[in-house]
Amino acid sequence: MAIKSPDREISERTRRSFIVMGAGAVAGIAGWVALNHGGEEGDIPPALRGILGFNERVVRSTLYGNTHLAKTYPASAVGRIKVNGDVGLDEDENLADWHLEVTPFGASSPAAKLTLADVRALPRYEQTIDFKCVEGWSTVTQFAGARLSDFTAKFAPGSEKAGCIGMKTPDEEYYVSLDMPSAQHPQTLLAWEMNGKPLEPGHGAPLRLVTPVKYGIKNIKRIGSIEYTDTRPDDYWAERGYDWYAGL
Ligand SMILES: Nc1nc2c(c(=O)[nH]1)N[C@H]1C(S)=C(S)[C@@H](COP(=O)(O)O)O[C@H]1N2
Ligand SMILES: [Mo]
Repeated sequence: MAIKSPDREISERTRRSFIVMGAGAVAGIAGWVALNHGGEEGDIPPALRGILGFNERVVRSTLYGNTHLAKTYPASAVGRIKVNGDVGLDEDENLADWHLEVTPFGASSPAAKLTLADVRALPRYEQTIDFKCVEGWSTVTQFAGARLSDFTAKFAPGSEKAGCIGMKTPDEEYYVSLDMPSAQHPQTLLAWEMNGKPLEPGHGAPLRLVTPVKYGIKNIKRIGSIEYTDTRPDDYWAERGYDWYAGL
């Protein structure tokens, strides 16, 4: 009967683990090469972009058409949302001078300069939703405002056929773009009220976007301009490597 010497067993194990490790290293290098070569879109490596693209298609086709609604909560569930992110929220800005510029689909410059009263004249819609940040926190929050779909129909009729919508703060420091189906979702609001009070400056006074079908990054505070277009408008966080779709 052959008895393996302990020494020999150790060397065999070492050899085996070396082979396994080697294969892993090759796969790792191949993966690294795939991730780092083959074009650029923002800072997202192409291989990862493919996965994100897949995620986007799955989300679009199965979870959120214009029909699937995000969960809503009773008033008793409302928490204390923190102020998160102040890009484009200049403290010295005179909010009394605020207005909203609208560039409809096909136009090359703003066709309207709206006041908050113009937006508030649209049907009011209220919802209490779980507001989610990509950093991993979420807070149940009440918002009131106008549906972006109603806004589009009234102030940019015909723009429903655009592929995308872009929004910027008045100083253009923060900006987002959204696919039109998400923009037209019934829970996507231009909000002027949060937790029963007028929106505070840190939360985006006088008007912000609230959409529970997207992560917080897309929920731009203090919107100064809205444009409808077929080319994907600039997006602050997509430029910094985050998934452009950012769907929930
Ligand atoms: N203008 C502007 N809007 C913004 C941001 C920002 O830095 N500037 N940060 C975004 C991020 S990452 C989140 S999570 C939410 C936070 O909203 P809150 O401050 O009302 O909690 O705002 C979003 N909208
Ligand atoms: Mo966020």
